[in-house]
Amino acid sequence: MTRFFQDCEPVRYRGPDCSDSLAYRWYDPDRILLGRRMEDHLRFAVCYWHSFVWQGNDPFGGQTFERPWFGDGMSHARQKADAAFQLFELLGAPFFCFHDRDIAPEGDSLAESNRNVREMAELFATRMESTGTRLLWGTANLFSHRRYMAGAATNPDPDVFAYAAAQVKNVLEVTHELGGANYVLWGGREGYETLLNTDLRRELDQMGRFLNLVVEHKHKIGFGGTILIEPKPQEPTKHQYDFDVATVYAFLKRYGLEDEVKVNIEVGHAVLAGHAFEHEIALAQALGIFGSVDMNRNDYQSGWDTDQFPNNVPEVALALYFIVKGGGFTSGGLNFDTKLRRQSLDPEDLLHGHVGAMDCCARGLIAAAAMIEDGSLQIELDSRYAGWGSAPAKAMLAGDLSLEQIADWVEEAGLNPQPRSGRQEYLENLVNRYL
Ligand code: XLS
Ligand code: NI
Ligand code: NI
Repeated sequence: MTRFFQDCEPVRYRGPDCSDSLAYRWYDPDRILLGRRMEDHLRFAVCYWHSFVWQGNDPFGGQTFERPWFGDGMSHARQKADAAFQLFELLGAPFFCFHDRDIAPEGDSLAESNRNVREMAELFATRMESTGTRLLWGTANLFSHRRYMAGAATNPDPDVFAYAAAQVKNVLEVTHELGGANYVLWGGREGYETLLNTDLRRELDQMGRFLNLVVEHKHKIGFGGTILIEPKPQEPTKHQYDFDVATVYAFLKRYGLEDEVKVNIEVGHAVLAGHAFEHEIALAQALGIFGSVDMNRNDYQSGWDTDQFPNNVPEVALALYFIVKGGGFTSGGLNFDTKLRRQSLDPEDLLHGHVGAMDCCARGLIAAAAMIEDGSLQIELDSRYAGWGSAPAKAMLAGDLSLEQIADWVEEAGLNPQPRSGRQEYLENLVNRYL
């Protein structure tokens, strides 16, 4: 079989002074930072869909990429798998992620589609064994086919709900069999365009039931991975139900799933929701639902989910600072839900995109580890809240003081709070010292 990535050599760590454009300058998998190997901190994953399925189309133009596996047959699917595993190996990426429809063609019936997915999963199992690549997460595509145009779990037609449930059952089981670390649900069409044709309350209940079914089945089959929801505020629907981390948390609470389901936070989705990426990370950690990340950035001007490779070290460093400070990844990892720009036609472009992204994250991690090791930022933060260490403050927070007692305390102690500087400029300058 001819190799898609002809003449490409495995990408290796060669250090910051290396002039080869397809070498790692910073990503050194075995380097230990804060007692953990770099590879284990970052847990990089390559996504199947944008890299091997997307054809380069945009709203004004069609396919720009030419790939030998573009086509609907199982032989195309096998050829695509071959190229995908070549890329994972060349990069030394420890993980990959897929949707069922990325890896195998849709059949004439759901049974046939599911069989196609299983057949490809068997091939994956062999390839995973020989290359050592692992599965970060699997997911079902419940948004591309026209049957899902009005939603999957939130569809007004119960037959669609059932069809989607059957599809998820298959991919969840396949993910389990492949030893997947997580299972993701991105609610692509779970939202609405107009309230005039939408019963919002009913749709939320449908979505709550659907997710409970997934969790029940996870336990039934003994899947030890984490179920993740990927929040996104709009696109494709005007009002997506999983708007952001806070909205997802409220949903999980309402349907009794806050201890079962965590979030997969995507940089570009955070930006679309009007948040900083690190805000979403810190909030998920604070709520106990931080799971995994999709590390693809958006263009700040376009207002669209542009899925670009990360290339901004200061931004990535700050995100990794919060991820690692909060305990780092457990089952989660750092997935590149990234696509090339549509003029980047060559196989080598896929390598450049991933190599640069992995190096950017590695460099960010080195800075983040230095921030944590040095501890100056933490010292500043601790000192800002130090007052809460006093006995009355502790009692107040623990619920041991009533409003009356607090009022008495203010009077007796003659409290007269004096504002203190937030020192933002000092802190921002401090961060820059590590970059
Ligand atoms: C789309 C999402 C999607 C999920 C997986 O915007 O990012 O790619 O990651 O379904
Ligand atoms: Ni996205
Ligand atoms: Ni994503």
